[in-house]
Amino acid sequence: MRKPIIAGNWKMNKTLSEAKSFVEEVKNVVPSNEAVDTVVCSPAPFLGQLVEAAKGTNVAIGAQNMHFEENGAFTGEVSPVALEDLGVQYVILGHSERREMFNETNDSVNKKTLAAFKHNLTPIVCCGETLEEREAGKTKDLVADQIQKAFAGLTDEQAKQAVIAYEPIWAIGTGKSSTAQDADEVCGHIRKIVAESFNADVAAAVRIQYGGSVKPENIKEYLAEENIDGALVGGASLQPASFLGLLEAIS
Ligand code: G2H
Repeated sequence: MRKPIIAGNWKMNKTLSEAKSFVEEVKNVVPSNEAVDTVVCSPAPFLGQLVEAAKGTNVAIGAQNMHFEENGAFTGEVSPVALEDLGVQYVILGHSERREMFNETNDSVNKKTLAAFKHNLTPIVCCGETLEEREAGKTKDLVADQIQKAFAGLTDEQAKQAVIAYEPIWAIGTGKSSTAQDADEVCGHIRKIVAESFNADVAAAVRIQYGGSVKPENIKEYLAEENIDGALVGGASLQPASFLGLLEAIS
């Protein structure tokens, strides 16, 4: 009943020509939009050209971050207005790398989530715990807090449309992945929190991705779980063959 969503997060990788040839290679062979939402989140400088390259296909283009203000004296930042104007459809918000290295907070993620909806962008809101927090038994409380704060002020309809990405920080780019059962337990808890914050309909509709060392060889295990509706994928989204391998798990 919830459509799977597979999103590649290229992080700070690729040149424009590499990005364009990737999209050219995958755009006509990805599965239909009826089966899965396919998203490529590229570095900001390539977004406009990738939107053009992917036009009319089943590939949607996403950004990896944005500012919450519409314009102003924010040197180096990208506005939601500019992303909307380019035809970008998704934006990753609150990725742990931004929380850790670029002072992203629950408050800024909330402002960005609200701004995304104002500008017709679907936010992929990230949450997740460090190894230390996991070992201290804080995982569920921490992700609940991150999602409650990120979703504050959303309407029921917006909360249904939003995408959540649960990414245990210790599993990112490390080759260590959370077991599918452990990931599902946390995603189930996030769904419960969404039900408490909104209602059961919203919780049944909201899509929750797992992220952290997902690859073609393990994606099926995650997608088989009740509360996992897709994946946010870094390393394994960089090469067309591997990206298509992730999507093959759907069909
Ligand atoms: C987690 C993920 C993508 P990777 O950051 O968001 O990256 O799949 O390389 O662990």
